[in-house]
Order: sequence, then C-alpha cells, then structure tokens
Amino acid sequence: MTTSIPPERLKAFYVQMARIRRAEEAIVALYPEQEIRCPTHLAIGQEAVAVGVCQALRDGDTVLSGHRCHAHYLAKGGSTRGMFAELYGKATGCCGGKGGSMHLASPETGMLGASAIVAGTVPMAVGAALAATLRASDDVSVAFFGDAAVEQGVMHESLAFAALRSLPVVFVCENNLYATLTPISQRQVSADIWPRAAAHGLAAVGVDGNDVVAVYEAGAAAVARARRGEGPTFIEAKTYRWREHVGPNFDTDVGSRTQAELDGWMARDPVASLARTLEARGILTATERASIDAVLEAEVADAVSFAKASPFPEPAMLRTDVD
Ligand SMILES: Cc1ncc(C[n+]2csc(CCOP(=O)(O)OP(=O)(O)O)c2C)c(N)n1
Ligand SMILES: [Mg+2]
Repeated sequence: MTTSIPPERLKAFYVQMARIRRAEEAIVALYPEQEIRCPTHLAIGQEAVAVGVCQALRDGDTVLSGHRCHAHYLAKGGSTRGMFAELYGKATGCCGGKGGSMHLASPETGMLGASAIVAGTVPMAVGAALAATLRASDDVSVAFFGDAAVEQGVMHESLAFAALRSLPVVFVCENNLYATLTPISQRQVSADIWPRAAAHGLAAVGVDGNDVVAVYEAGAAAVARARRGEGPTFIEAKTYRWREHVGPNFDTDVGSRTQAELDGWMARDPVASLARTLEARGILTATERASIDAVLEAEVADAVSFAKASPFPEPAMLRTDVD
C-alpha cells in the first residue's frame, strides 16, 4: 500500500468496514428466526465501496442509496440501533419501522434515504446537488447504485443533466457483476461501465472496489473536484456480493454463478485484506484489532436487544409519515 493516508484514517476504514460486516453477519444469523420480515439485501463483500467513499465526505454532504443500503447508512454515520430496530419493524427504527431494510435513512447524518426502485434515487442525488448550488454551499451529494441501475433511462438523464449543469455530485456504481441472477456479461457487450458514463461528458474512472484505499482516493478526488465547482464524477467500483441477491443464504446452487467464482472473491475479502495490510505496516496490531472487533460485537448485540425489546408502531400511527 503506497499511500499518504494518515494511520488514524486507515484505522477508521477498518472500524467502519468491520462494523458493517459484523452487523450483516448478525443479520445472517438472525434472519431464520423470522422476526426480521422485510426483504433484506446484504452487502457482505462490498464494504470497501461504502466506506472508501463516505470517509471522503464531511457532515454536510449527503448520500442516497438503493435496495442494498445497510453499508451506506452505517458508513455515513447512521445509528446501529436505528438500523436494527428498522429491520425488526419497530417504532424506534430509523424510519419508525415503516421502511425496513431497503429504506434506511438518517437525515441528521446526511443519509437522505434509499429506495427499492432501481436507479430511483439517482435523480434525487442530482437534485440534492442542485439544491446545494442554489444555497451557494459547497456540499457534495453522492448516489450509490448497482450495475443494473446504469441500464435505466433515468440514470442517463441524471448523468446528462449533472454534467450539463456541472453539479457537485459523485455517482458511485457498485458493479458487483450481477443484477439478481443475471451476470453483466449477458446484459452488456463491455465489462466496463465507466466509459458509458464518460460519454455524457463527465469525469469517469474505474477502481478496484475491494480496495478501500483505492476507493477512498478516487472518492476524495471526486469530492474535491465537486467542491471546487468542477462538476460531477462517475466512479465504477468493481466488487462482489457474497450472499444471494436477497436474503441470508449463499446461492451457488441455483446455476447463475459458480462456487469457484465466489471462492475467488472471498479470497479477496476487503475487510481481512485491509486488516492484513495494516498489521504488516504496524498500524493495527492483532490485539488492537481483536479489541475493536469485541467493541463492535457488543455494539451490534446491543442494537439487536434494543430492536427486539422495542415496541411495534401504534396502529394509530399507520398513516403518519407515509402520505
Ligand atoms: C425499476 C426496477 N426494475 C426492476 C426491479 C427489480 N430489481 C430489484 S433489485 C434488481 C437488480 C439490481 O441489480 P444492481 O443494480 O446491479 O444492484 P445489486 O442488487 O447487484 O446490488 C432488480 C432488477 C426494481 N426494484 N426496480
Ligand atoms: Mg449488481
């Protein structure tokens, strides 16, 4: 790792990524209890993208996401208790228990929201960027989305408008190579997405989405250019989800992808590889790492207990906040 990133920030990368991993592994363990009843899309294996980008943001910056939004919510500072309570449909959830896994929001930390409509929040991120310019602020907005979102018309309308108006928005495509069960090789002639974005006249780059340092450096460059008023950037981060499209299981038995492919990506585990690098550089010892992991384990256990003990929303609240 040749990087000038300070050790404290590199440690923060680890803490954030390990928190997301711990939280989602807890969901894997708890889902079969059937108390979490919302469709739940896990990002295990993809943590470096959310963390690399969000670490390049500051408090006033905003984030929007899609159906696979846990990592973005947590990386932008959303509360762990608020997330678990939301998954359990409880009144103490970050959306009062009415949104569930695909609609996490934490406006107080800049996580404006998420929607299950593929590419649905991309124009909202463009709108947030436009709003920032109208306020004469240099806040930046980020849209997180998957590779299938680039196959939606609204994505291209958003890219064209953002480029035309030179808006402070960073488009972050988590290219995990699949849309549900369909590989990108069956949907597009090119394996690379970023050149299609570049065709709209904005800066566009491809990065290794399993390398948090590479993602952070691309994110920081994009955020800096947006803050300088130099317009939007599209970042394609190639990565891989370990679990099935929706739910806690593995899906290598259904015929869309092979165990060998999954094994190859699991060997490139973004959390473990960052830990190895930081240990080799003397930035995070195995003992320090174990104590961070223990704190995160307790944080997630507390969030689960909080969620389970919380009440469901009152029936009288049925129409509140949803009209
Ligand atoms: C407009 C729209 N079309 C179809 C769907 C059904 N759908 C849900 S997720 C998904 C695939 C999304 O793939 P991608 O954008 O690559 O994200 P990933 O799930 O891989 O993170 C589809 C087709 C939807 N939710 N919205
Ligand atoms: Mg995908």
